[in-house]
Amino acid sequence: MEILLADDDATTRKMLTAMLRRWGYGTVTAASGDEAWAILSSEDAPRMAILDWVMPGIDGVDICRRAREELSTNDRYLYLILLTAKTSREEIISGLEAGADDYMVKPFDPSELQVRVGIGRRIIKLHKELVEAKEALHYQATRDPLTGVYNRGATIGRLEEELDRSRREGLPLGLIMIDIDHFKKINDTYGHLAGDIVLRKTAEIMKSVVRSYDVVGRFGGEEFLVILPKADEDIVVGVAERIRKAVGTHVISADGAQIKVTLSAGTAAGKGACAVDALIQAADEALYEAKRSGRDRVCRAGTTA
Ligand code: GH3
Ligand code: MG
Repeated sequence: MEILLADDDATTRKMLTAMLRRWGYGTVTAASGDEAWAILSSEDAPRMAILDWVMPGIDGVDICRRAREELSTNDRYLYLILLTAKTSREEIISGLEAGADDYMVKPFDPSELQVRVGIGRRIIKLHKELVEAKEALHYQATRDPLTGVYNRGATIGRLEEELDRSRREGLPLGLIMIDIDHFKKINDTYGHLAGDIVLRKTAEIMKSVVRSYDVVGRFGGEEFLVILPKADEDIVVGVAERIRKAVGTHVISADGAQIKVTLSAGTAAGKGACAVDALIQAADEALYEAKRSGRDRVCRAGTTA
């Protein structure tokens, strides 16, 4: 772990660098508050800083205050230790109030500093684990466990976001509703596990033929939604055809069987004040039409305003 040492006194910087290195930390040094601030606000900045109070430029306490206002993000914690010759109770309180996590007075006891830096390291590690756990939970809550694409709730959430954006930007938004044809027969013929593999592979193929900012979600059992930002009616139909052909020509190996499936799709495009429900309904009706008229095809609903 890397620690920023900010002190205008070269001897102190040298001594602290040697100590921290001995304890297994990497170091970056700054001889002024301005230099320290530039380092802390850069990308990939150290997560811990030991700051002198009185320095040319911004002082250590101001750095703490500004860091809490401007640099604090939910996914990075910056642990700040003030190391200063100021020893009064009022000064200690105002340093901690400004946002320092810890405060040590000079001259300091090296083994006490080592322990206090260790506490900082522990807190940074805990914070990192918390952020990772939160991200993992968010992932689980928004993904379909079988296919890894967005689940129904997250898909509708993304559709709402994208519709909002398209409204603001005055651009169209495309939606495709896709359903695997005669999927029940696949389960009945090859078993449920093979059916699961077909679902997983179908989702994978869909994702591979759309752009990275398009959204693929599982809407229900063997039904998928694809959201295409900025796509008008013709583009949506083109993408739906691309998906239909890519899935339809692929031979899926599942549980020793070689399986081919076809898809039916309904497309819709939204513009202006179109509501989420109206757009989904339009795509759903077009999908029904594709099923009714023979399956393995794309039907379009046109543009919903
Ligand atoms: P159609 O062409 O009209 O869409 O016919 P279909 O057989 O695809 O449609 P139907 O709605 O009759 O059957 C869908 C089947 O999908 C029934 C259900 O058991 C199956 N299914 C739903 N979710 C899963 C799943 O997660 N895994 C597997 N293996 N099957 C699933
Ligand atoms: Mg089906």
